[in-house]
Amino acid sequence: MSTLETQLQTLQQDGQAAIAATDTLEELEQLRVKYLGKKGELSQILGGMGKLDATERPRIGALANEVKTCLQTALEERRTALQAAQIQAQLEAETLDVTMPGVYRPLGRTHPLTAMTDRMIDILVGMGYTVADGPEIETDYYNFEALNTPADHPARDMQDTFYLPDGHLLRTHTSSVQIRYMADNEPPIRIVAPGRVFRRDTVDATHAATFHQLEILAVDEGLTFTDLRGTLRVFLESVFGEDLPVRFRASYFPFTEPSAEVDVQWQGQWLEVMGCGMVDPNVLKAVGYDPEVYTGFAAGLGIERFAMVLHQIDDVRRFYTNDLRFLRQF
Ligand code: 2NM
Repeated sequence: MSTLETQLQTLQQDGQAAIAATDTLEELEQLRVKYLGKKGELSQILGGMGKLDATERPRIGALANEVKTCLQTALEERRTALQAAQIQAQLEAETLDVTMPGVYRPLGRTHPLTAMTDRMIDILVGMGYTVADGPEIETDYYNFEALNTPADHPARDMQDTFYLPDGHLLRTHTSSVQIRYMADNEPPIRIVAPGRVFRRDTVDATHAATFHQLEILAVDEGLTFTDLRGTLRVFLESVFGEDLPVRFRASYFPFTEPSAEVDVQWQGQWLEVMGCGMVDPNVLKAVGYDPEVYTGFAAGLGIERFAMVLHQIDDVRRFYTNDLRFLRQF
């Protein structure tokens, strides 16, 4: 056997063994370069063919081709096997165990007072009202003066209202929002003012220093107490249900004349749920409306009280302590 023939056979055997022993695609590529590359071992052996006898050349050439094909096939098979192994390893690494317990994601929900407010707003928006809002820190003018509340009225007392050192106060009702709205807009108007209000009450099961109110106001030509009664009946039946017994009792507020308190019969009892009345002409004058042309009606309610009645909650403080066992019920 010629030396070249031996070298080719050795190259084939070593190459096949090395390729079979490789376990990464990078190593495999290095072997391809080492054996079959331009300056690889096969090329080097073939470089010696020039010295061969012309009769030997075809046989050695054929053998060299055989070795080359053999190594190429070995490389290709190994590459396919390694790629398959790599994909298999990746699949195994990414396997999801669907029997593992899930990850708990805490999910928030709407606070019962927000839900109550939204429901009331939806009803009133359906009746043509627009939501209005305004500042919680107010001046004496918007909270009292423009609302026909005299300087000696008990509501203005330090005992009942939170005053700031600079003379501002925390609004005691959302009527201040309605005054601002009227001062900026001409009739006809239909607005609903929901929001937080503040009163210096001693906190107990039915009183909170800060609670939520919703006030309704309509001003137009020719509005009467009958329009007020019809509006409140539709509103209250939407909240409590059809065929609700509703009664009006004469009352007093500085900003309305006449004024009334509204009771509904609910689970066998008369409950006071709202205050209302025809907007006092002095209030209309204060915002620049002519009381000879326009009349208005207004009503106000406590959102906490509605939520307590409808959900049978016995202590207003439950709404503010954020006990999740309470909040999760809604
Ligand atoms: C109530 C009861 C009666 C009221 C009055 C006004 C305004 F701004 F037009 F004068 N807004 N809300 C009103 C009237 C509120 O709450 C118990």
